[in-house]
Amino acid sequence: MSQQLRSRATRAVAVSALTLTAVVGATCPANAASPEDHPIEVTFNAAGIQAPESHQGGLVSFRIATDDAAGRQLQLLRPHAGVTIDKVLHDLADSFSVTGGTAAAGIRAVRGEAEALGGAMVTSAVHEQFTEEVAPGAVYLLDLTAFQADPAHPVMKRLDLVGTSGQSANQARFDDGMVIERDEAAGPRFQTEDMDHAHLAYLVHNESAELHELQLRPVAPGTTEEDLRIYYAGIAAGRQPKSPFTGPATGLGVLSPDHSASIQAHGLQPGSYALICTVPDERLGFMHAVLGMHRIVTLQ
Ligand SMILES: [Cu+2]
Repeated sequence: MSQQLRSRATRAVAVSALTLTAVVGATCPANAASPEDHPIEVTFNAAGIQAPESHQGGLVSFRIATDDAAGRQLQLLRPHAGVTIDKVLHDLADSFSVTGGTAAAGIRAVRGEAEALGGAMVTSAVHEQFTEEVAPGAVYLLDLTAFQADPAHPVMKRLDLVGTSGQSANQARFDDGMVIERDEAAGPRFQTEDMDHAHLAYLVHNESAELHELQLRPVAPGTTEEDLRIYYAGIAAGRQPKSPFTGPATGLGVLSPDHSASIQAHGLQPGSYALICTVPDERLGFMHAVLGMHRIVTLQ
C-alpha cells in the first residue's frame, strides 16, 4: 500500500488521540457525545421519504433505511449559491442519458452547480449510517432510484441544518479503514486500506477531480477483476453480458471532489464484493466502472 495512504492513516490515529483528550477535558457533556449516537433518521420507499425538517449542522450523521427488498438509493445535494435545485435536477437527469455526450455534459454541470454530500444505497436487509461535516443551510434528500425511473416527478425532501454543534470531523468515531477515490493515469480508481470487515466503519475520501460513488455489490466467490473488466467491456460495446453481481448494491452515494464521509453498514453479510462507481465520466459519458473503477474486496 502506498506511503501516502500510510501517512494519512498515521495522521488520523494521532488526531483521534488528541481529540479524545480534548473531549474528556471538556466541560459540556452534550458536546462530548458522538454525532453517531444521534443520527438524522431517514427512511424511504416507493411511498416517499420520511425525514426531519431541521437538525443541527456541523458534524452530522445520517442513518438511511428502506423496506424495499430490491434496494434504493438516496442522494444528498446542496446547490451552490445562485443555483436552483430544479436546474441541478435537470442536469442530473441528463447525466443518466444513454447518449455519452449528454451524460458527460450533465454530470459536468452537476459537479459545478452543487455539492454532492453522499447518500446511501440500502436494502431491506442492510441499512447504512454515514457521518460528515455539513455547514448550516438547506440540503435536499433525493430518492435517486425514483428519479432515474421518472425524472419528471422527483421525490425529494428539504432538510434545514440550523446552527452548528461545534464538533469537527475529528470527533467522529475512529474509522477502521479507508477508501480513496482517485485519478490515476489509467483512469479513476478505488484505493483501499484495511477494508476487510462487513460491519466496520470506513472513511471514504474523494481526492479525484470528478464526482464518485462507492457501490458495494455482492459477487460470487472467486470473481476476479478480469471478470469485471470483461463484463464492463461488454456493457461499453452495447452487449448484454451475464451480470457478475449476485445481489443489490449497498454503499455510499455520490461525493464531490475533496469531500469525505465515514460510512458503516448494518446487516451486511460477510463475503466477496465488488466496489464499483456508476457515475458517468465527464468526457466520454461512460460510467467510471467501464473505465476500470472497480475493485474486489473480501469482507469477514
Ligand atoms: Cu466514479
